[in-house]
Formats: sequence, structure tokens, C-alpha cells
Amino acid sequence: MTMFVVFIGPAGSGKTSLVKAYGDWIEENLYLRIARVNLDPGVSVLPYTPVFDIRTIYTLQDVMKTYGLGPNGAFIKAGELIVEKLDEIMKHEPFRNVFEWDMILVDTPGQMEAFILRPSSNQFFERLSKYGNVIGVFVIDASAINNYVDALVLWFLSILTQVKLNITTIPVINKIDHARNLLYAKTIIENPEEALEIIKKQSIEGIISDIAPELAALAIKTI
Ligand SMILES: Nc1nc2c(ncn2[C@@H]2O[C@H](COP(=O)(O)OP(=O)(O)O)[C@@H](O)[C@H]2O)c(=O)[nH]1
Ligand SMILES: [Mg+2]
Repeated sequence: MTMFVVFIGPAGSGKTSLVKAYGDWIEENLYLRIARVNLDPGVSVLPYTPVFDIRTIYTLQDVMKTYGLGPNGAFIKAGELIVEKLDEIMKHEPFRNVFEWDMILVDTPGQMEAFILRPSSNQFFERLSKYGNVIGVFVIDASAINNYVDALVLWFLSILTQVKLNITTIPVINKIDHARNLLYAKTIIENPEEALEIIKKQSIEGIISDIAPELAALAIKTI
């Protein structure tokens, strides 16, 4: 069965670059048939050649002009349009003949909150799951992590995304050449119980000291 791998994450976390690099790596090493899909109407240049590109139907500029919106409103509207135009989108490759591909890598809009965190994403993923297995890759920018709590918050965001979309979502630490200190993310992923103990011992002031260990404990339950 074809697998859809959907790249999700905050703007600038490296989703588009990873779709290119991961797809190339799979093609070269595993010889699988890879299709790339761009769902970001606002991107200007893509480093890969998409089999389907939402910009062939509308661009962010089109949406801004047609609906008289600014960039943020247009990103929200563009997410809703994906669902409104779903039947039309599904008539295009690679959706039309999904069985011709082993893996379809889906690049999502730069503004995660305008698509993933809204109802339109659920409708989109429900439809996608009729065509193949769908998994999410939650891309975390390593340079955004400066301590254990930063790592925990981003990990938790990945878990919330999984809950929201109802698809298995794997947190991936990206841009490791830009990491401030890889130890925080590494410990959270490889040994979350140890990270939980460290967070508990840190004498952090405020609400974080009560909530962070509980978030960590909840996150560990989902592994
Ligand atoms: N240093 C470094 N920069 C990266 C890496 N991956 C992406 N970038 C840069 O981060 C910026 C945002 O990347 P992009 O793939 O467009 O992120 P997106 O908004 O999540 O799709 C671009 O300038 C990329 O060149 C990486 O692994 N290391
Ligand atoms: Mg992008």
C-alpha cells in the first residue's frame, strides 16, 4: 500500500528542504518510487520537482487578491480551499494513480497554524487515508532548543498534532548543524525518563516547575 508521509512543523523548521533531501535519499538508497506534493501556496522557489503543486490551482497572491485578504488571512483561506477543491486535487497525479508510487511525500504550508491546527486539515487527512497509509513527520528545528523545557514543549507540540490529526506522528529533530546543544533533544528522545528527572530537579521558578514534569510524564505515555 502506498504510504503518505506528511511533513508538518513550524514555519522555517525545514519541511521543504527535508522533503527534497529525504526523498533523494530514499530514491538513491532504497530505490522506492517517490512522489513529492507541494501544498504550500505561498512558497516561491521549491528545491524539488513536485508531481502535484497546489500553486497550479491557486497561489497565495491569487487568494489575497480574490478575497481581499492579507497574508495570514490568505493562508487560512488557502487551507480551506484545499478542502473545497479536494475533488479537483484528487484528479491529479499522484493521487489519481497512487498505486504507481511507494511513497508520497507531502510538504505542508509554511504557516502550520493556518492549516494543521484548523478543521480543514482533518478533512484533508481523512480523505488521504482512503488512498493509503498516512503518517506525520513533525519537524523540529534543533536551533529552537536551548534547554530541556524547550525540547519538551516542541515534543509536546508534536504529540498535540498527533491528537489533532489522528495520525501517527513522529517527531524529528532537524537542522542539527544549527543545534545549540544536541544533548537536550537527544535525551528527551532517547531517554525521556532521564529528561523528566532532570526537569524535576531543575529549580525553575513559576508555573513551569509544576507543569513541565506532568507534560513529560504524559508525553512518555504516548511512546
Ligand atoms: N543550517 C541548516 N539550514 C537548513 C536546514 N534545512 C533547512 N534549512 C534552511 O532553513 C530555512 C527554512 O527551510 P524550509 O525547508 O524552507 O522550511 P519550511 O518553512 O519548514 O518548509 C531555509 O533557509 C533552509 O535553507 C538544515 O538542515 N540546516
Ligand atoms: Mg516550506
